[in-house]
Amino acid sequence: MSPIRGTMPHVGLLSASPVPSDYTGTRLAACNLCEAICGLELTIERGAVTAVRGNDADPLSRGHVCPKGVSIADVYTDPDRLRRPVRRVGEEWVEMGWDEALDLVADRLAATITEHGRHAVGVYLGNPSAHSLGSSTHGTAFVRSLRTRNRFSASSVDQVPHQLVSWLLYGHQLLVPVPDLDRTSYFLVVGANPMASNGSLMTVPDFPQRLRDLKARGGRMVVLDPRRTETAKVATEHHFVRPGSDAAVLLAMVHVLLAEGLTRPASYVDDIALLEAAVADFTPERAEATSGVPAEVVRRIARDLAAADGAAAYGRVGVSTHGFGSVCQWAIQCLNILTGNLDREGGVLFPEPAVDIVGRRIIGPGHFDAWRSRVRDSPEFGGELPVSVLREEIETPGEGQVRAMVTMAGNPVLSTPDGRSLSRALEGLDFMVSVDFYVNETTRHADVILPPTSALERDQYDLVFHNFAVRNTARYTPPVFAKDADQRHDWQIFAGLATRLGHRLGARLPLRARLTARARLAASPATVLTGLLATGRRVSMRRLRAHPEGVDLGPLRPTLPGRLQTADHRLHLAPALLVGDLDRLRAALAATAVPDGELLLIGRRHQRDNNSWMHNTPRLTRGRPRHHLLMHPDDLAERGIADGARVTVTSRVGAVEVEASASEDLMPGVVSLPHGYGHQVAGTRLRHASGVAGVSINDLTDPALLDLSGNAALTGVPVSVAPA
Ligand SMILES: Nc1nc2c(c(=O)[nH]1)N[C@H]1C(S)=C(S)[C@@H](COP(=O)(O)OP(=O)(O)OC[C@H]3O[C@@H](n4cnc5c(=O)[nH]c(N)nc54)[C@H](O)[C@@H]3O)O[C@H]1N2
Ligand SMILES: Nc1nc2c(c(=O)[nH]1)N[C@H]1C(S)=C(S)[C@@H](COP(=O)(O)OP(=O)(O)OC[C@H]3O[C@@H](n4cnc5c(=O)[nH]c(N)nc54)[C@H](O)[C@@H]3O)O[C@H]1N2
Ligand code: SF4
Ligand SMILES: [Mo]
Repeated sequence: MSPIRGTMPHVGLLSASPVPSDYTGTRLAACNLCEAICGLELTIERGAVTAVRGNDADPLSRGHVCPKGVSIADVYTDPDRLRRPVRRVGEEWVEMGWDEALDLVADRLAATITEHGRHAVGVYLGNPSAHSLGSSTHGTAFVRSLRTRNRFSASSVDQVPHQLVSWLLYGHQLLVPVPDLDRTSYFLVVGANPMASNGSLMTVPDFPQRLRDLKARGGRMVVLDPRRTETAKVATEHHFVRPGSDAAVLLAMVHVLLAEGLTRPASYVDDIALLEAAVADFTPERAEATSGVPAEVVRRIARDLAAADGAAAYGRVGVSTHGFGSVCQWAIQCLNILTGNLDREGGVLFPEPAVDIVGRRIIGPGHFDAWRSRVRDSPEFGGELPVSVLREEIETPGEGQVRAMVTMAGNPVLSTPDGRSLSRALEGLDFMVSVDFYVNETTRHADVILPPTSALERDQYDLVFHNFAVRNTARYTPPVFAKDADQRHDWQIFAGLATRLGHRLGARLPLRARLTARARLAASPATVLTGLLATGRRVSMRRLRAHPEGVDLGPLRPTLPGRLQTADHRLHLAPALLVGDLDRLRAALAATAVPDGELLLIGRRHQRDNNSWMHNTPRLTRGRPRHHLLMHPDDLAERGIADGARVTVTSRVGAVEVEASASEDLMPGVVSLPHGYGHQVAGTRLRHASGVAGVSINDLTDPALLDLSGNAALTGVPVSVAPA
C-alpha cells in the first residue's frame, strides 16, 4: 500500500521529509522539464526509482506523463552530473570545496566590477531558471544585486514579443491570456506544436486528451504551420504558411473582422478606429501573395473565429521567434479582443494563480528602451538586452565591454543565433562562471562551474507556470531525496554569491540594495513561498503540504477590466510602437521575391527532446535518428540529392553538413532542423547511438535578424542546400 495514496490521514505530512536511503514505496514528485508541470508518482525500491507514472490525483495533469517525465530520475542518477564545484585547469576539471569556489567566483566578479564597472559583468539566464522554485526566488535577486545592464536570457530567443505586447495592451508583461482549452469550441494554433511540446505560455498537461475532448464536443482546431506537424495531423484543418509571413495573414484576419463588421469588443477597449486605419491595406489577397494561404481561407478563419461559441487564437514559437513576432502576437490578441473572446469562458482568460506574480508586482510590469546595447544600440525590454547582441558586447573593446560572464541554467552556444561565434567569444573572457550541473557546449568555457541539486533533491512550486495554466491549481512538492552534505541547492549558491559579493563590494552598493538583497536571500524558498501564499489568501502552505498531489482552485474565470494594469485601466488596441512597426513589415512584404534556389529554414521540437539537454539518457536518445534536415522530395530532386544523403546547408552566417531526409510534411521551399543538437562536449558521455548526433541549427541562424522586441528571428532563415 502506498504511504502517499493510501487512506491514512495526514499522508502529506509523512511525505515532507526526503526518503531514507533504503526506502521502498511510492512518492509524489513534480516534473519540471517543460511548462506542463505534470505531477508524478515514483515507485522506489530500496532507495532507487524503478518506475515513474503520471499522478492521477493531480488536478491539473490528471495522470499525464510523457517520455521525458519518465526519464526524470535518470538526471538524478546520472554519473556525468556534477555534484561538487569544478575549476578548469587546462583541459581538466578539478573538484573544489564550496567555500573555496564561492570565494573564488566572488573575488573575480568583484575585481571585474571594481576595475571596469558593474556593466562589465554579463549575465545569461537559461530556460530551466524558470522551472526551479529556488531560482525564481533567489536567482533573480542575485542577478539584480549585480546591477548590470548586460542582462540576457533565453527569453529573447523565445517569448519577448508576448511580453512586449502584454505590457502594451494589458499593462504587464506577464498578463498573458491563456486559451480556455477545456471549454473552447474553436482553437486557432499558429506556429505551435503542442502535441510535441505540451504547450508553452499555455500550461496544458495532457494536451492530446484535452484535444480529443474538444473534438468530442464538436469543437475544431485549425493549424497554420509550414510543416504538417504532429499537431497539424490531428487538427480539423491545416494550412501551410510560408515562414516569416504570418504577420500579413493575421493582420488580414483583423482587417476582415473590421471590414465585415464582425466585432463585438468589450466596453473597456479603445482605439478601434486607429487599428482599422492601420490594417486597411493588409488585405487577404495581399496575405495570400506573400504567405501562400488562400485569401478565401483567411476570410473564412476570421469569420469562424467571430461566429464560434467561444474561440481562442493562439500563437507560439513559430510566430514568436520571428522577424515580426510582436506584430504577430499583437494581431492574435486583436483577433481575440475584437471577437469578444478575451476574458470569456471558452475564449482566452487570465489565470488566477495562488501567488499572483502580476498583481503583487513580484515581477515588474515591464519597460522598453530604458537603455540600449552599447555596440548595436538595441533597446532593452524588461531589463534585458537581446541575447543576439551578446557576442559583440564581449568582443568589442571599450568602456562597458563585457569582461566576465555568469551563465545560469543555459546553453546559449547551442540555443542562440550564431552560437559558434559566441563560443569563440566566451573563450576570450577574463572570467566565466556557470551555475549548471552539466558540462555543456557553453559551460565548458567557464573557469568555475557551480552545480546545484537536481529536481528530485529539492522542493518545487511553480511560481511561473501556474500563471499560464489552463486551470487554476496550486501544488507544492517536497524533495524526494535528500541532498548530500556537500551539495548545494541553487538558492544557496545564489545567496552565497550575493552575500560574498556584498562584502567585497561593500560601500560600492547602495545601502538599500544591500539590505533588501540580504533579506531576500536569507530565507529559504519554502519560507518565501509561505509568506507569498499567506498574503494571496487563496490557499495556505499548510494545505499544500497536506496535499502534495495539488489543490484545485477551479476553472479560469473572467477577471477584466479589474485586472488590467494599464495606467487608465483601459485597453488601447493600437499602441504607437506596434503601429510604427508596420512600415518595416510593408517594406519586407514588398521585397519577398525569393532568390532562385533559396530555401527557408525552420526549427522543430521532438517529444523526446528537451531543448539542448536530456541527451545524456539512453531512454530518450535511442531509436531512429531525428536530427536530419527535413526537406520536400521536390526540393531534393531539384538539387539532385538522394533521400538520406549528406548535404551542406549554408546561410549568411555559416554552414553545416548533415543528412537530408525527404518529407512530404514540409511545405515546398522550406527545410527544417531541430534545435539543441550538435553536441561537442567530449568530457560528458553522451550515450547516444544514433539519436542525437547532428548539427546545431544555430550555427545557421542570424543574430542580425531581430523582431521589434529584440527577440531573435530564428525562423525563416534563408539557406541554400547542396550535396556535401
Ligand atoms: N533555432 C532555435 N533556437 C532556439 C529555439 C528554437 O526553437 N529554435 N528555442 C529557444 C527556446 S524556446 C529556448 S527556451 C531556448 C533554451 O535555451 P537555453 O535555456 O540556453 O538552453 P537549455 O538547453 O534549456 O539549457 C539547459 C541547461 O540548464 C541546465 N539545467 C537544467 N536544470 C537546471 C537547474 O535546475 N539549475 C541549473 N542551474 N541548471 C539546470 C542543463 O544542465 C542545461 O545545461 O532555446 C532557444 N533556441
Ligand atoms: N518535447 C519538447 N517539449 C518542449 C520543448 C522541447 O525542447 N521538447 N521545449 C519547451 C520550450 S522551451 C518551449 S518555448 C515550448 C515551445 O512550444 P511550441 O511553440 O509549441 O513548439 P515548437 O515545436 O517550437 O513549435 C513551433 C512551430 O512553429 C512552426 N513554425 C516555424 N516557423 C513558422 C512560421 O514562420 N510561421 C508559422 N505559422 N509556424 C512556424 C514550426 O514548424 C513548429 O511546428 O516547448 C516546450 N516543450
Ligand atoms: S509533459 Fe512536460 S511536465 Fe509533463 S512529464 Fe512530459 S516533460 Fe514533464
Ligand atoms: Mo522556450
